[in-house]
This record gives sequence, structure tokens and C-alpha cells, in this order.
Amino acid sequence: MIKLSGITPSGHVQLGNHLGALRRWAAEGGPDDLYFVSDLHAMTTTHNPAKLRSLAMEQLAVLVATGIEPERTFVQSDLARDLGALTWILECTCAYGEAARMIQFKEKSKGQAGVRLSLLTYPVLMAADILLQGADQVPVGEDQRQHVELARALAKRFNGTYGEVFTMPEAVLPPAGARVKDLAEPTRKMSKSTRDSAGVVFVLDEPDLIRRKFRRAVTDGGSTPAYEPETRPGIANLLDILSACTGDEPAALAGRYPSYGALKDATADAVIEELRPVRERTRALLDDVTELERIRKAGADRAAERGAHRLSSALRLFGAG
Ligand code: AQP
Repeated sequence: MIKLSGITPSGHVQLGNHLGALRRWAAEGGPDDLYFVSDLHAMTTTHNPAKLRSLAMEQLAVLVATGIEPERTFVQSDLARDLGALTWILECTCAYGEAARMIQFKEKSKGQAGVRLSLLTYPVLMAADILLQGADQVPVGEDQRQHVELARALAKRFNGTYGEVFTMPEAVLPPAGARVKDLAEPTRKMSKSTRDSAGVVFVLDEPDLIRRKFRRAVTDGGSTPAYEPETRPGIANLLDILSACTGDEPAALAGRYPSYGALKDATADAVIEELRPVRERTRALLDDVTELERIRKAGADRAAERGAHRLSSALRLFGAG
């Protein structure tokens, strides 16, 4: 059973990525599960090539530093040639209307000038990611479910028309985890690509900066902590974060702090300790470029090897070569 998950280098890894995904991937992943840095996906909108390259390397280091076994990681662009070839076959299997009705495409392209064609075709690349690796399960939120359904439809069509090559993937809901909100705007999810980073805690932030970000976190009218997500989202977010770090229930934690200030400091301390080992190991890996490149190359070789027979069968059955 192979489960495939990715992280897009659209910015530096933030606390929400860590608490909601990476930490769980490291702790719960099965022996065949795969985790990749989806840098090709970050090219569908305006991007800075040099920055993207360094973010991809940094994210690979963070995945490994979090505890994901290096053998289960890879960087998507290292398979660009294979994925490009498979994407072409799958695009030839896909109707234009199937891609154009993707809700994410409609939302992300709305009102935008110069929309890249890749924004339309990116779900087909995502299908290639999934089908090349023979993934059985793809844990995704509601917003990505439609893309996995497309991958399924394309696999079924190809297998039925040209010959059995692809495993039928299934979208699975990831186990409910922490949803971390922006500290400056606690009704919005914390995101790595948010322009104003005042409310975003990055995994590689130094402790002092983390403390300052928590001290400035937006709270609400009251003065003593209570867990009321609807009416006090700022305090609820702090309690949710503290809960994710300590394992205690947010409502129970609320009673332990006499003031908002005390809660902010306690949450900052817990986050600093939670992130410390990841930050230190990431820095060490980024300083040891030879080792990081070795990990990257080994991951790329393994991922390419895993998909080679599917790609060559698909090409042959489709009439190439
Ligand atoms: N705030 C969050 N709380 C909990 N989980 C989160 N994730 C992201 N933000 C939070 C989870 O992190 C994993 C990898 O994310 P992604 O790179 O696939 O894309 P994303 O969800 O769009 O993450 P960002 O940080 O918000 O990136 P941008 O700014 O590019 O949109 C996923 O499992 C995601 O659920």
C-alpha cells in the first residue's frame, strides 16, 4: 500500500504545515509511503526560479529533519522528464472539458491576466505524479479531491482502452489534525505564501522572532483565556496550537493561564521547543550540502526506478517508440 503526499515550495515551511502534516507524516507514515517536494506545481503562477530552487532544497531538508526517512522522499523536478512524458500521454487521454471544469482552476484563474496554461493542465501533472509512482491512496483535503478523481478517471480510461498499466488511486481524507490560523488574522489559515509574514511562524524562525510573533498575535476583547472558537478565534488559535504541542485539550489549557499575555508566552515556548529539533537538524543538513545532495539523488533514483516500467509500458501501449 503506497500513500503519496506532497508539499509545494511556494514559501518557507510554516507551523501549520508542520503541525497539520509533516509531523504526522514522520510519525505515522507506512514503510512504502512517499513524500515529495512538488516544485513543478509551484511554477503554475509567477515565480522566481532561483528562489524556487533554494526553497525546494530547503523543504527536502525540512522533510528529512522532521523524521521522514530519506528513502521515502524525492523532489518532483528530478523526475521532470518522466513526468513530462507521462503528463503528455495523460493529456491525450483527457478531454479539455474535464480539465476546464476543475474548481481550483476556475477559482485561481478568475480575474487573472496572463493565466499560465499549466494552471489548467496542472491536475494532469498531479495525475502523472500519482500514477507514475503507483500510489494506492492520496490523502487530500476537499479542495484537491476533484483532482484525484481526475487521476482515477484517466487511469481507468487508459487501462480500459490501451492496456492495464496504472494502479487505481483513491482519495482519502487525512486524519483530522490541527488547523493552524494566521496569528495576525486568525480567521484565515496560516499559509507559507502569505505576503505579510507577521502572523506566520516559520519552522526555521529563530526563538526570539517566534516569541515576538506570538506577543503580537491578534486577540479579542476579553482578558482571561477561554476556548470559544466562534467568538474568540485569536485565543482559540493559540489554545489549538498549544494543544497540538502539548497533547492537552484546548478547553482545559484555557483555565491554566491567568492572562492573554501568559498564554501567548506559554504557546511561544511550546512552539519553540516543538520546532527546535527540526530547525537544528534542517540547518545542519543545509550546511552539509554534499549529504543533502546525496539524499536528493538517491530519492530521485528510487522514484524514477519505481515508475520506469509504468512509463515505458504506457508509452509503448500508446504507440510511441
Ligand atoms: N495552516 C495549516 N494548518 C494545518 N495544516 C496545514 N497545511 C498547510 N497549511 C496548514 C498542510 O500542509 C501540507 C502541505 O501543504 P501544501 O504545500 O500542499 O499546500 P497548502 O495547504 O496550500 O499549504 P500553504 O502553506 O497554505 O501553502 P500556500 O501558501 O502555497 O497555499 C498539506 O497537507 C496541508 O493540508
